[in-house]
Amino acid sequence: MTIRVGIIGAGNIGTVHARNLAGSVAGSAVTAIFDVAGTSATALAAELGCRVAASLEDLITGDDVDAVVIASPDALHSEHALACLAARKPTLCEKPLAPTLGEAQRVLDAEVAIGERLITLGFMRRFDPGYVALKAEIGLAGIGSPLMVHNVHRNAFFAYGLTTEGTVTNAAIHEIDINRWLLDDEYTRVQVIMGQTAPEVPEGQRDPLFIVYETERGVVVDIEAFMTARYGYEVTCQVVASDGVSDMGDGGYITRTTQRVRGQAIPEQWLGRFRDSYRIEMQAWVDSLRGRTGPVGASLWDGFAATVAADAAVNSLSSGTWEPVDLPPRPDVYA
Ligand code: ISE
Repeated sequence: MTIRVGIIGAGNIGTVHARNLAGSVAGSAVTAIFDVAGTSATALAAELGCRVAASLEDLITGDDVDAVVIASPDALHSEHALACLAARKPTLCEKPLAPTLGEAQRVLDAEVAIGERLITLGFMRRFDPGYVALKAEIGLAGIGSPLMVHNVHRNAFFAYGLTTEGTVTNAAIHEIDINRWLLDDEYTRVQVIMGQTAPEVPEGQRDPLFIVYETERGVVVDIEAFMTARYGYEVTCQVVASDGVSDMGDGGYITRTTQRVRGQAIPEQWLGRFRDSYRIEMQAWVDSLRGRTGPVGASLWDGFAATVAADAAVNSLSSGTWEPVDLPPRPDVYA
């Protein structure tokens, strides 16, 4: 069985997903693409040999579309996810579920009312070999019980126009999700600390941010989110535990020593670091749709929980103090 996928959004990440589904993932084909900027959809559709959908509805309800990938701008995710749910199409929605809690709540309510898991959240780091290896460290004999997790998330430049809230809802949302997943724990409160602002930051915005969460089990999770680091893209994660410390590998770059200097190339943007994770994520999703596995990856509930935690951090940006992370009870459909 081939899963025929329709793609909403032909920008950077939509193109990565479409090329993976058409070329690298077994058991899938791309049959339709829709983008509000028609020209980018036309070029991608020509490259992949599929149709350009006339409208969002045409794509989502098309007979030739078994499943949908939402790769539109963040602010459109919830509207597009609601449309996919209304058509009962299995969907992989790029992160974040939504930049605001109200929008995320509407999508959660819609899926809970249907009573079936249709939406998967595109938190691709859950498929990254580095994070998967780090998760295996936790809980196994060896490093003991986690006490703190130190995360670094640096971008050379912020691709979508920097806003301080966006650093939380678009970028640090990855750490918010991956630490919940690594620790199998929930956040209780958060504080964002802002110090000096870096030179290339637009007037009125702040960068970097230092975000500190506490979890139900009392683990401290800190995230340095630095969107204008200039030197390149870098993501690190270190778990400090009772009997040891584990550092995530960074994707297996070569360390080169030459002319009395030892160093590593640094990618310019996240595709250089996470390219494989996107492909592995898509293969897992397609396999699950082909009935080979149960649901995989982050659920809509995980997307919602991340938005609740991000929203609390956004509140802390203006209050300057600890803010509670109030996660409601998990609905039965996500048990
Ligand atoms: C971007 O949207 C991503 O999802 C990348 O993975 C992340 O590292 C980057 O900071 C975001 O802006």
